[in-house]
Parts: sequence; C-alpha cells; structure tokens
Amino acid sequence: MTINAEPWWKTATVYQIWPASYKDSNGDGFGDLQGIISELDYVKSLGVDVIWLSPMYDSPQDDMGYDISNYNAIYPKYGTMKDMDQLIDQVRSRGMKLVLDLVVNHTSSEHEWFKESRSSKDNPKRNWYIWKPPKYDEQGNRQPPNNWKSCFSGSAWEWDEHTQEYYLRLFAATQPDLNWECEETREAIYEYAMKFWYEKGVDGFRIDVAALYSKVQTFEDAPIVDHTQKWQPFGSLCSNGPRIHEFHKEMYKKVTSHYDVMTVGEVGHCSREEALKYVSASANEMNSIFLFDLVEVGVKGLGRYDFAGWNLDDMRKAVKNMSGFAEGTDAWATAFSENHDQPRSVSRFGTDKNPKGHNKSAKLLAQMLSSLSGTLYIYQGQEIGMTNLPRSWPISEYKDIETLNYYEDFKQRIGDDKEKLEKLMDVVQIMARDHARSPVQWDNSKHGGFTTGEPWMRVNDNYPEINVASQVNDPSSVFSFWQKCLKVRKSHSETLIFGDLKIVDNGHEKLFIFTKENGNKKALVALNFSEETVPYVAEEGYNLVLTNFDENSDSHLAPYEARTYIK
Ligand code: ISL
Repeated sequence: MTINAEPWWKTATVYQIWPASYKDSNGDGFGDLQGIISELDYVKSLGVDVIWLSPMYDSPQDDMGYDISNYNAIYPKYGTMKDMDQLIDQVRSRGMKLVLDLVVNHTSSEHEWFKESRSSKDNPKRNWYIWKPPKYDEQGNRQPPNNWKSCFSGSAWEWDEHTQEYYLRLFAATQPDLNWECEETREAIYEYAMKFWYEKGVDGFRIDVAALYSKVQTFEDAPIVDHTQKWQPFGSLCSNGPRIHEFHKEMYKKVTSHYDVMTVGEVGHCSREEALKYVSASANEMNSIFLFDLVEVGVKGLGRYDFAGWNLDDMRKAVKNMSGFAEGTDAWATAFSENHDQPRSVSRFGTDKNPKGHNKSAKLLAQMLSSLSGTLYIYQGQEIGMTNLPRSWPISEYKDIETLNYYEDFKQRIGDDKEKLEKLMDVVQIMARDHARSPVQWDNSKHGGFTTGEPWMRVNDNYPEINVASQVNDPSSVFSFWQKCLKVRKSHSETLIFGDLKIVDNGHEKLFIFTKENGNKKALVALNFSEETVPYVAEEGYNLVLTNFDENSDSHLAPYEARTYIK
C-alpha cells in the first residue's frame, strides 16, 4: 500500500469544537465564532488537521443546535455569516480543514419548512414531514399512531391541535423528522444543508444520525422489549431502514462526489455487514462512520442510564470492533472515545480522583486512542484531560434535554423515592452528555477564562487544577503528551493508522496489550489500566517510541503506564 496515495482524511486527526462552550469573545456567557477564531493557533499547535464544528446554525437551541431553524444562517449568539466566512478562511490559512455537522434527519419546528407543513393538511410541504392520524384505544382515548419511543423519553409522536394529526419526532418535541421518502425534500436538503456550505469551501460533514432517515413505511408497533414501559425503542423500524443505502448513495452521487471532502456518519449500532454497506469505498455512500462500541462500554440494556460498570474484556471487544471492522476491506474506520454526547473518557476509563493518576491515565488513554486505525477524533478539552462534573452537583446544574427529560420521566415512573433518585444521580454523574458540554477550562481565572460574563453553563470546579494555560508550556502535561502522540502516530502511520489490530493478552484483568501489523512492520502497545504495578517483560527486538513515564522498568508496568514499541 502506498500511503501517500491515500485520501487526506485517512491520516487526519480531527478536533471537535462545541461552539457554546469553546470560548466567549464578547462576555455574553456563550461561546462564539470569534472565540474559536481567537484560539485557532492553539488548536493548530496541538497538531490536528481538521476541525469539526458542531451545529452553529440558527436554532432555538432546544437540543443545543441539533434543532436547526435555518441551514443558511448562524445562531446570533455565535456570530454572523461574516464571522463564519472568516472562520473558514482562518482555518484554511493555517493549513487545516473545516467540517460541519449535517443535521438532516429532522429540523427544528421553527424551520420555515415545518411551519408551512403544519399550516394545513393540503399545504405543498405537508409531505415534507411525517404526519399520521391518531389511533383510539378501547375507551375512545386518542393515542399516537404507534408505540415508538423518543430518544429523549416519551412517545415519538407529537399531537398537532391545528391540523388534528401527529407528527413523528424521534428526538425532542421540537425536532420533527423530515420525510426522506419525498424526493422534493431530499433535493432541498442537498441544496440548502449541503451544497450551500460546500460552495463556501467547507471540507466535509459529520452526518448526524445517519442511519435513521429511512422509516419502515407500515409504521407498525415496535416489539415490546421493556415491559415496564408503554413506549418501546423503534429499533430496526427506523435504524438502518429499508431505503437507507439508497438515500446515502443518492446523497453521494448528487452532492458529495462533486467535492474533495470527507464524510463521517453517526451510525452507532449495526452489524459489521451493515457497517460495510455504509463505508465500503465501492459502495459510494460515506467515507467513514462512528460506531458506539467504545463509548458505550459498560452500558448494558436499553440506554446510557442502564450502566453496569465495565472491565477490560468489554474494552478489548469494543476496541476490536470499532477499529477492526474495516480490516481486509476497502472501508475505513474511526477512532474516538469522546464527543458532545459522551462523558469524559478519563473519568470513565482512567481516574480523576488524584492528580498523578489523572495525568497518567489521561495519557494512557491518549496513547491507546492514537494507536488505533482509522481517522482519529479528539473532543475539545480531551487534550487537557477535562473530567466529568462533580457528583455533588444537583440536577439543576444539568442543561441537556436528554438528561432532564429522562430524569423527569424516571421521577414520574418511580414516584418520590429519594433513594432511587440518588442512585440515578450516581449514573448521571458517570454518563450524562453534559460532562462534555461544560465550558473549556482555559486558565485559573474566574470561570476558567471561558467568559468575562456569566457562563451559560457552570464551569467544572476543577478549572484551577486542569486548564490550558498551565499545560501548554509544561512538557509533562497531558496536552504536551497528546502533541507527542499525534507526531508518533504520523511518523508510524503504516502500523498505527493503517495496521491490523491483534489483541495479545485476552483475559488479563489489568493489562491491555495489542499489536498493529502491516506487512513486515509491527507495533506493540502495552497499557496498564490499573492502579497497581503489574509484572511485564517486553518482547525482544522492539524499539520503544512512546511512553507516559520518564523511566520504564524491565520487569513491570507502573500504574497507568503505557508503552508503544515498533519493530
Ligand atoms: O445521546 C443519546 C441519547 O442517549 C444518543 O442516542 C444520541 O441521541 C444519538 O447518538 C444521536 O445523537 C445525535 O443526534 C441527536 C443530538 O441530540 C445529538 O447531540 C447528536 O449527536 C439529535 O440530533
């Protein structure tokens, strides 16, 4: 394989920015585009190639911008189209690329398309969304058309008084699903949500819920998997549905194929066979997908709050699937352990309980992730080891609709049971999406230097200890280590980015050891995921190229010690 002939996005490292929480330039408490522009040199200095910007479009912000009311306008608190043009320009002038979020399974109910659609049953855009008449139960009570559950709790259908029908909304009540069956709708999506931005020079899209566009058109009830609840996960009635590959092929043919861009679809869960249908190069759909194996380690059952803890076997399995599914095919993988929907990886898989453990385990996780095949993603703050929010924070500090709806729904189901609510808060402290969404900790001044005003969301209490300013010039910091990891990844790309993964130590409770092989080149990665010293003797014939310790013993790995060898 000649790596030089590979497309740019394969070896790229992508840095995700969540605009509300990155950096506030005008003191209104919200991050904004000028704030991002002011930190582009910092982003560049980390050694990344691409920025993925989460939704900055105009939006009522019921789901932090994943509820878009205008694909061609900027949310005023983030700035103007002029600021956006400047951002595109400034990213480019630093030799980086910019990828946006493509949110086209649904719009906001404030989008003009939906306003028209809901205005009357015979409006020309009625069919742009998914409308159904009610059902009635034996007592004559009005009921939604089926038992599908929203990803944000409750029924997936919303009643519209005005036209006396339900509309489908797999997420919030204000996020009506677009009807992909309607060709005119698809054309409008391509035109306004995609081409408009490609013509402005953006370099690709992260494609939100890319597996959900095609719904089984019978709209039948989902099988009952949770007997305690009325609403049931829609499963394969919406996920990886009957026309999904047709839609992605069309999107590729009509739009993506005309530009030199990257696409990464949020798919989450599917079989290897299904995954390859999305990302096999010859399928002409998307370049890559996000699979949730690693970010859902420890999640058992029906959702993130069904969390049961994890062990290294879970981790091994997850890593093997996420990064190995594409091996031996023409498909391409992704490597990520955080994003705006996930808690902080150091709190989950390392430790945030003491400074030394935090520093070493954040580095170990950086070393693991940067040794995995595929396009690598780093989420803002991950590069300094930002942690989950403290357990002492009450639910009132949480802002995310997904968590708040779940909490309310849970409360209604269990009644006023304080003990159970406290148990739920234990899990919220591990798994909530808001752990990723608190403002970036820039320095040890008030509000972590994120804003001079009142932040829209409270800054994590540990900003005096964990912040950018204290790390950028410290060679022993997590930030400096990430810089090193990215360099090592590039200089050993044959194995680290393109190699096949083999797990060496199946069954070990503390050590995660794997190799990455490509032809006669081999990398060996040894990771001690425990807080104990564990006997370990490295194989002969390898050179150590990366480690998170100043000294390495011949006989053991220290707590959270990580080593990468190359042969
Ligand atoms: O976080 C989740 C709920 O536990 C996931 O199911 C999540 O909703 C799913 O991964 C889809 O996420 C994407 O679409 C959502 C948006 O809220 C997420 O932020 C986005 O990443 C709706 O647009």
